Amino acid sequence: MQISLTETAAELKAHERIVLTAHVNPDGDAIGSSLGLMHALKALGKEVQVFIDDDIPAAFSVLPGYELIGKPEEGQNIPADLLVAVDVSLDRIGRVNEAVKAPTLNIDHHITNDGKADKLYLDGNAAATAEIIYQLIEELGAPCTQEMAMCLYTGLAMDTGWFRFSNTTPNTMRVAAALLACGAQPHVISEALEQRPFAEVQSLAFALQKIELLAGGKVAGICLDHASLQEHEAPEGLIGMVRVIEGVDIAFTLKEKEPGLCRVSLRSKGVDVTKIALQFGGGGHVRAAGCTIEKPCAEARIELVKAIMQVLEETA
Ligand SMILES: [Mn+2]
Repeated sequence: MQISLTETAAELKAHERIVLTAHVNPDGDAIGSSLGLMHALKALGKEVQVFIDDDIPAAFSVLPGYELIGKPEEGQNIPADLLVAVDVSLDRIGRVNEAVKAPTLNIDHHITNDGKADKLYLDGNAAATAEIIYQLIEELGAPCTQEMAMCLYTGLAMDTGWFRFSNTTPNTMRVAAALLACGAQPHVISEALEQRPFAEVQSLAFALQKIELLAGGKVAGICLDHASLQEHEAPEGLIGMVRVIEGVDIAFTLKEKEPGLCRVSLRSKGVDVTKIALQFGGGGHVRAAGCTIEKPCAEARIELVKAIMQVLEETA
């Protein structure tokens, strides 16, 4: 059932033991929104825990509360009165689903949200879930602290490509300004998150040599099979390097994380790439989407390229 922001705040106020979670393969918005909301709810006297079923990249240790994020263990039972999933539908929270037996509240900005949570607040116009969380925190009447502001600013900045993507709205900037006023430090966050280990910069050079141009230059992508990923770890932000190629409308990366399991990222400058991601059970936004294909790299590539070409033809 879809509810309003005011009802979402009331739902949080009505519960005492709250578990927050976000998607596997968490990004800045998933982590920042969870931690930002955690700080606000703690300030209101709630008992709050954050569980994410994945490893959290060390770069995010710049976010206050990073060390409090737990990873559920097999068969673990986490007691709670309410499970809150942010920036995701319930189908992508991994083991947290089984570990927490409680009513579910979902707060999201993905237009592809499956609406299966008991209660859902969805705002597809918000650039980031962090933008919604800021408004929710105002609604809750929780104090805007520096800790919270650092977390939410990170979510907002990363989901908008540091305020460069088309999802950046006047409201995004107003929220960002309010977060700066609360003590968020953009330079501290960007320096921490842009830092790369030497090996990763080398792996970027390796990966970039594998770019292929398709459809007369309208599509570009990089496929990294499991063997290459054993030699060179997949660098963060690789898709961004593909996206900037002149004339490219659809950019993709395909990484065979485990033999026979490929994670796909898609970006576009106009075409609705959710149409591609949804074909493989994924989701996302018009210009940024992702999915997983359970096939070896070469086969997954053929299926993905076929789907991209179809959507490109339909759009033309
Ligand atoms: Mn997001």
